[in-house]
Amino acid sequence: MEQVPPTEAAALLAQARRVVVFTGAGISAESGVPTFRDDLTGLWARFDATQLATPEAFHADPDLVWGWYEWRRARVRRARPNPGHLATAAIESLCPDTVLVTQNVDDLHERAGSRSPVHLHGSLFAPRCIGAGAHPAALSEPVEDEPADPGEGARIPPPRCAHCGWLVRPGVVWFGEALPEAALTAAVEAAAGCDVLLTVGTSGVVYPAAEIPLIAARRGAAVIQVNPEPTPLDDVSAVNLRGTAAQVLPALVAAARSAPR
Ligand code: BJW
Repeated sequence: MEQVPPTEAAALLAQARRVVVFTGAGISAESGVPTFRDDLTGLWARFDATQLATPEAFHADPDLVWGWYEWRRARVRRARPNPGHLATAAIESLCPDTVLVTQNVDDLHERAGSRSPVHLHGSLFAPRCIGAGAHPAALSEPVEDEPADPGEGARIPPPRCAHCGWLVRPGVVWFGEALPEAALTAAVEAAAGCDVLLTVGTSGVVYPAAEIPLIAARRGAAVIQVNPEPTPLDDVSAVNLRGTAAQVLPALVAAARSAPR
């Protein structure tokens, strides 16, 4: 287990021409946004994914699903980017050819200053109409910046699209749904062409997103992993930094800034 300061990882990052940063729920954990699969605190330890995060669940009980996402949206709105998000944005300055690919549906990377993260699993802040074409929802009421927290069991009827009258759904990717094509293509291309892929705070078990670090490794990129726990990505990682994003990433960026380039 390598300890901070992460000398080898910093040298790899400092010398890289093209970098992909691939993030999961763990990077937002220190902002107070729960992960999915952590034993006690993860969302799937307390909620049933099949009743909340599938198209069938929304069809069966739209009020339950919409209420759950409104509760999560309110939590994310109250959260602030942590030093891990800020360090990720700093990597974009250190290496201008950096592509940030995130599985997260929060907006903490954007609020930390990252330019245009590729969101593989959509966004809590881009509701869609369930009608033909799944276009962005036309809402008669604007989405509130600071929504009231409805509480965790709230049932809230989803709004109807002002354009066509169909129900509005959360703009996230549920189990069994295809990922947004443009985002997946951008992520695969970036992974296939990078020298270094830095994976942060993901369990690496949800596909096809989990293919992204594997593609980079197969193409010869050095994979650096930041995670307090072991994951299936340990095997493809040149360096495993066991620690939290908010601890490890600022130290990694500081060390990369002073490493030979
Ligand atoms: C820290 C930390 C700190 C904690 N610092 N780190 C191949 C094999 C098996 C199954 C499949 C397969 N291919 C497809 C499937 C099915 C399925 C799947 O992958 N299932 C597996 C889980 C078994 N995939 C799908 O259904 C996908 N769609 C699909 O395949 O479509 C096919 C299709 C094609 C064409 C037409 C139609 C269909 C869609 C997957 C969608 C995933 N959606 C979710 C919910 C999003 C909405 C919402 O937020 O509600 O996405 S599930 C959830 O998991 C969320 C996440 O983005 C995703 C990944 O989780 P993540 O980010 O890795 O979080 P955790 O909690 O798992 O891990 C956190 C990590 O952080 C841990 O390692 C901690 O140790 C660490 N950590 N504190 C750093 N402070």
